[in-house]
Amino acid sequence: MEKAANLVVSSPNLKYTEDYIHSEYKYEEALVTKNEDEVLVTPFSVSLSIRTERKVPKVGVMLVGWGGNNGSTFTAAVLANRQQLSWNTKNGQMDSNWYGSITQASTVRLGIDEKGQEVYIPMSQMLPMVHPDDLVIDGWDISPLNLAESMARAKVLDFDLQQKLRKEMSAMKPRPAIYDPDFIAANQADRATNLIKGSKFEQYQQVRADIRDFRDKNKLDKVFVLWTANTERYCDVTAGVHDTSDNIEKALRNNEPEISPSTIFALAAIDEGCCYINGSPQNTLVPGVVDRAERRGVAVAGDDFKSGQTKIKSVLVDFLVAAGLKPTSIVSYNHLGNNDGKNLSAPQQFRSKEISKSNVVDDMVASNSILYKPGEKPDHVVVIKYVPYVGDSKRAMDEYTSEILLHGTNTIAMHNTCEDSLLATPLILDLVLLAELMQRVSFAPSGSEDSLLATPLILDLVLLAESMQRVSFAPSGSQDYTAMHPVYSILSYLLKAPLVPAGAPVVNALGSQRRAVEGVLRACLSLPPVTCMQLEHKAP
Ligand code: NAI
Ligand code: DG6
Repeated sequence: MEKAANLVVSSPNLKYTEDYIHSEYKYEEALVTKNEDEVLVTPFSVSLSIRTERKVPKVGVMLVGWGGNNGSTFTAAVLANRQQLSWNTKNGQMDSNWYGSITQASTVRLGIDEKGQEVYIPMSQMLPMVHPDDLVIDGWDISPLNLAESMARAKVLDFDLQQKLRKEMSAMKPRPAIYDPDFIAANQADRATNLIKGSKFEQYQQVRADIRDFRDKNKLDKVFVLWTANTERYCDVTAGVHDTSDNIEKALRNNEPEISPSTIFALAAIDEGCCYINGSPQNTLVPGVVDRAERRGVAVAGDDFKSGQTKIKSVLVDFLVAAGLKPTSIVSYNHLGNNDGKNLSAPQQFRSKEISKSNVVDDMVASNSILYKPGEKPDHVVVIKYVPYVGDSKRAMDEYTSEILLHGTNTIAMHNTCEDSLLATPLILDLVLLAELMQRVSFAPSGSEDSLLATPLILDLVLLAESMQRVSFAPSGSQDYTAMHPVYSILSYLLKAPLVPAGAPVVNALGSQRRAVEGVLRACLSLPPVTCMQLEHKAP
């Protein structure tokens, strides 16, 4: 790939120093108060200093479920791109790429040129980001197969590409992992032979030791731990066990049965200062885990990669509701034949996925009080079936029925055949790269008069900005920079059931989630949000 040109923003509000990009940014919003007779809207702005560390750290990724379809495909994709591999298929020679990654394969509108035409650049060029080639990968799996064997078992990649990667990947072996048959489907038992033994607390200590070992051996600045293992059943959240950081620590030491393997991994990661990302739907990030992350200032994000059907849903329902059409019934069928599908054929694991796939239209429906009465929702049904023959090639069928003018009906039906792990893998990359960037951003408030009205809202603003750990925020002019809120809702674009800071609204509409990412990246460069108004072509 050709070397990217440096992006330089020329603005009195932006300063480049050796260590930081300093942005003075005016965040504009409107405060709305409603009473019976009036809706009062008061525009306000908050001046912030936003600084982004320029030094890109050496980053390691530890995947829980490394030997699965996603884990082996992610590893293969990093190696194939790093080595710029080409391979033969029946359709001719193919080259490596990162299609499906917003950081690597999408562009962002920057502004207009002298002729008023739009100019785009790769998202990865906006701010200093980790390059995928530089990632160091490790991980755990309850299955003992090395990564070459896992890649073959997954049946995702072309045979010739597998041959080119086989030698390097056969030297990669997942570390033993935590297996609790109570949390994943019984049909997974035959692969669970690579296990950390002992009590839950001993397992937690071993995971911490593994993280330290990986970090030290590879001289890493940062490690990210990402769950791409089997979907677990929901744990039964109980007061006194899962509610606070202290209680969950006690429960862990007491070998409490309702502490799931994924929660043990999350606690170990947080206690090693590592960002933890949940790529599956289960409720790993119970209140006690979030409490611990907040107290330690360590980022967490979840839940469940948003790869295909849900992305389309969060676009389509946004379109329908915004068009003034009323979705009344949404029915989503899936069938797939990979190990994920096998695990999801068990009722409790299916239930976790059903929950994460079902809540994705709620905010859009609630936004339109003309179409929906308070509490009213469309019928929404999710079906998943395991059909071994189709392997990783998932079939997703959706039917959207909407009420249109004068009670007419509009039905849209969709069929999608997709290679599931090839859609999920780029999300793993983006989750890590964007989370890492957010860790380098921080914020500080400004003393300027426009923030007088807004002062009580700064907290909300910081909550809104929590999407980044590499960005820190401070009111403009102040030296007290604060990191983003550790619950990284900025990653919502990549996740089906976004975890947000307490009290923050959950946004599911894909376009809004994408604008949030672009908006924060632009704010770090003191650039206004993209408005799409094109007034230069409209105003006289
Ligand atoms: P997979 O079944 O191929 O891989 C999961 C791996 O996790 C297996 O190798 C298994 O041995 C391992 N494992 C199970 N329990 C473990 C534990 N406690 N510790 C360590 N390893 C453990 O599944 P796949 O397709 O890679 O998906 C992974 C997860 O990502 C699933 O939960 C799936 O629901 C979720 N997901 C997948 C998407 C996709 O498009 N592929 C999209 C959204 C979510
Ligand atoms: C069947 O639903 C398997 C799942 O793991 C999905 O493939 C995955 O959750 C992706 O879902 P979506 O809705 O983002 O395509």
